[in-house]
Amino acid sequence: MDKKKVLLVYTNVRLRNQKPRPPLGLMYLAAALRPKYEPVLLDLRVESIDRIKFKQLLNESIYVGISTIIGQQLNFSLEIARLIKRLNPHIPVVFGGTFPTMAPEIVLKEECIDIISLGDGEDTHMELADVLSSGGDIQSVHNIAYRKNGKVYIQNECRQRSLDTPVMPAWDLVNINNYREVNVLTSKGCSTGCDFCYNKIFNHHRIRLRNSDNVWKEISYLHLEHHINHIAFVDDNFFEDREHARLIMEKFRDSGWNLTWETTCRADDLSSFSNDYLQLIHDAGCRELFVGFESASDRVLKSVHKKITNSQMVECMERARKYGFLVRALFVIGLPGENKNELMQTLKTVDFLRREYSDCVKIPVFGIYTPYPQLPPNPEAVDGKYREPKTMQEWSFYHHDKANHQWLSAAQRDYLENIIWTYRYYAKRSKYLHKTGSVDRLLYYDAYLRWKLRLFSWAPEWKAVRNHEQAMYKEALQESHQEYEAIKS
Ligand code: B12
Ligand code: SF4
Repeated sequence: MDKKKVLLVYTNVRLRNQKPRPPLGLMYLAAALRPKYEPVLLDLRVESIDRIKFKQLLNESIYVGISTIIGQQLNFSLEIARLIKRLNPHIPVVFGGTFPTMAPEIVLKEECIDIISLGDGEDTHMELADVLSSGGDIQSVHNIAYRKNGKVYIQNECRQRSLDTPVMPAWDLVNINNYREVNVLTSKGCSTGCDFCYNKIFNHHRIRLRNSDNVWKEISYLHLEHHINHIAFVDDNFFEDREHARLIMEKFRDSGWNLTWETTCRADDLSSFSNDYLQLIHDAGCRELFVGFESASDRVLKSVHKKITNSQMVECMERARKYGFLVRALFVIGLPGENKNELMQTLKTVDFLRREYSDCVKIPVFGIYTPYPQLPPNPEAVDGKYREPKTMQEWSFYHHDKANHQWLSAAQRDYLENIIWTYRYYAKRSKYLHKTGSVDRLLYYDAYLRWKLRLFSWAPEWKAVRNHEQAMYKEALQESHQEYEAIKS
């Protein structure tokens, strides 16, 4: 007998002209469903909708699952959910992923969304498919939120599934060539508990590990079947369990395949690894470590419970230089309570790293602090002035290019955004300057001057750049909307 279908959709986010990363969450869900159902994976970033096939798929599927995170993606997800409901009002639309898990009540305000899967979706998803295909009672499904007669019900047991299963994500359902890199997961969670990190809510401070043999089976498959030679581990904290990481690294080292990889690492870990361990990281093929230094102020680091200090940064850089890997240093500006001196200290540190460690630091990337649902800024640090967004559209403005700091003045928010944009041009464009047009070239010189002189206050040209970026986003959203309207009619 034919298996019943479940349609899994990754939203079209037409924001950048670069290849996307694989939709790993949906690939895990597809793998879990497969023994009993037929998952159909549609990644709208790399394929478009064929109206007839899509309608047919909706008629054949038990439900549609859509994955989304915070930021502009939320609006694109809403567009596709509305299209689905217009084409087939009876099909249940299920949202899952980090944002819906953290803000189920907000997501369920949208008429086009029926059910939220909370946390990891694999088990919930199976239960949902069973219940929805047999006309059973949704009340029996664990870890969901849903709307019934206008009321929202949340059935959350914060149940966390073990990752210790031999199931590997459904790589065969995607065309690897469509993606920028190959992402693999060896663990989920982080025990540190930084105030601003989704881990607090999503993974409850806990770390879960995948069996290292299963991880290696996946990597071997990717290498042998798809000729993949570089892996990006997207763990929250790859080295949280050092022994687990060691087992995986030893397999890399001993394989003789000369594979390379990159991953996340905490500054306190990198500064405290033994020399043997660092040698293993090197011998196993590590090329790049993403290290969240966040701020150059120990006071700010302490206030957000980051549990690292600034002195560890230099230690990290020395070790990266000695053992030959790049550090991608990540900083956040505008953290709650950060004062101007502390902000300037961070910018100075960025210059210091670029100057002193130009051989082993990859341009530090800045983000602006942004609150997440259930993770508001400390009220004392923001004078109680934070007001949480109430709709998905409002949340769509919350991402790391945008200063949503209601506790700061408009001029101060502009200041933070100008820093991000001038730095972006100053740090990246010089390399590509010969290839750019005259406007970009002018902006680069402008950014250079502003960065050197720390002139971020009144910058109409950067406001124009930001407005342009915003206009492009609106245009992309409008394009999506029009395309879907045409499909509806
Ligand atoms: C790779 C990555 C990216 C990639 C691509 C993401 C992608 N393809 O999904 C890129 C670089 C583009 C990216 C960008 C951004 N990212 Co990002 N990213 C990640 C990262 C490191 C890994 C994602 C991943 O593959 N996880 C592994 C899979 C297995 O887990 P999962 O996707 O959560 O799926 C599971 C569950 O959520 C659930 N589930 C998911 N979807 C669905 C759907 C259904 C129907 C069901 C039933 C269940 C379900 O089941 C899945 C299996 O267990 C995560 C951190 C992390 N370790 O998860 C951050 C993370 C998701 N990113 C985050 C953020 C903030 C961003 C940005 C907004 C940053 C910015 N610039 O402002 C942008 C947004 C870009 C956009 N398009 O709008 C946050 C999201 C926080 C939030 N509250 O939503 C995270 C958690 C990082 C963090 N520590 O804060 N990101
Ligand atoms: S160390 Fe990184 S992953 Fe862990 S809680 Fe802090 S920000 Fe999140």
